[in-house]
Amino acid sequence: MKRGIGDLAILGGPPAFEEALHVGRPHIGDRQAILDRIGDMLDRRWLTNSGPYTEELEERVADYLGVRHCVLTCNGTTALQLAARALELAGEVIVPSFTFVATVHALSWTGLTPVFCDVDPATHNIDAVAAEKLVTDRTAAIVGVHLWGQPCAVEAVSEVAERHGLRTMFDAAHAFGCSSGGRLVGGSPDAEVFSFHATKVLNAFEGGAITTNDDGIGERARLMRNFGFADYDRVTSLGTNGKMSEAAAAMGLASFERLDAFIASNRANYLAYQTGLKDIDGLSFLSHDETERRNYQHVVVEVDPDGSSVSCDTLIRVLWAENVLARRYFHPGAHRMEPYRSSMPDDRERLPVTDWLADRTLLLPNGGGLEPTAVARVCDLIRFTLERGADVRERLQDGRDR
Ligand code: T4K
Repeated sequence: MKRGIGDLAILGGPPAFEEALHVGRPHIGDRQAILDRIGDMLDRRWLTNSGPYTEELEERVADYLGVRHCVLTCNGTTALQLAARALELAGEVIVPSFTFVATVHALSWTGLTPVFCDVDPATHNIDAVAAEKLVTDRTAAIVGVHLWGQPCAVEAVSEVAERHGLRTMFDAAHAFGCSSGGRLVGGSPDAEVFSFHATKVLNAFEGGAITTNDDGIGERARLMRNFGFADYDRVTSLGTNGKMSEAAAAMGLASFERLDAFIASNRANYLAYQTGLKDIDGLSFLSHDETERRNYQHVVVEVDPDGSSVSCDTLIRVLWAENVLARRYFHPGAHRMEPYRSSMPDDRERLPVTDWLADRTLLLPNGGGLEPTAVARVCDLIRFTLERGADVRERLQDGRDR
């Protein structure tokens, strides 16, 4: 794509794309398979409360991940809350701040106190050494997040937990189909939690899951998901309504059947980005470990505020004006969001890597319906903007002065 500086939409030229390109575009898969299942569900008049689709999806997910229990839920946030309850946590929980705020909110919502931990700048995941320094006699657990589908250092985190008699929990919202040491995530010692939100590689419209090999945790989560009912009229624990609907499970099953194709399509786009964004000053591309399994749903770049000719914000401004809706996940870190910002101001002082990453990290469009040809155009636009940064800045300034 040959461009002149005046072609940029932000500078008054025409938008380059007919339709916006989004981060987290849902994969739809076999439309007829979804509609057929929904039709059968309506004929059956069994719409929720552990119906046949929910049970089938639980079995298939557990089998795929090689875990004893999969408890499906209405979304990933509720799954995190149920998992924290099923683990019987109380007190403080060490958790990264560089994550979607749902990770932290879910813990707070269940009465736990989050203690923010910094992350590793290379992997964006929890730093186990930093986590150990935060352990006190009030600590109940360490929560790791497999950010962007890159599993965090489960072994190192588990060793710290074991040394101090703590539980572990892993937020695997991004990591369905991703492996660590050749094994799919989902079976770590205590519990892992997935999201099957529309933006995730396995999509049930809204949905989530707790997976565990611990029978007690699995049983407690299952009971609490359904108000604590152990049987008709017999409530044996605190509970909530965390159930997945049959329509969601129908979508989840259809997605599951197409998972390999979704991952292949994500990977083709990821590779097109990797090629198209090579050797651009001030831009680094987060490469996935090709010796492991990845779902490639998240395409992540870092814009170096010192090495790049334009700031992350200016790049986003140009991209948005061109209908490329790149997103600043996760900006700012959860520790700079309410209620954490007000309740624990000291934390703002001691998360330098989180702040550093939040300032420079950008997610690029990926997901269903996106083709490598469109990716190539996005790369072209990014390259143009960064290579002609001084001109872009000058023209933006001119636009403001006019
Ligand atoms: N832990 C982590 C690490 C998470 O990232 C998340 C959720 C959770 C826990 C909690 O899981 P859930 O309770 O959500 O199951 C979105 C998603 O809603 C959220 O699931 C996800 N992480 C988060 C990273 O992203 P927003 O507020 O950014 O959504 P929104 O509406 O701005 O959409 C994001 C992008 O997806 C846009 O580019 C538009 C596109 N999109 C979205 C939807 C819903 C579509 O193209 N079609 C759609 O149907 O939170």
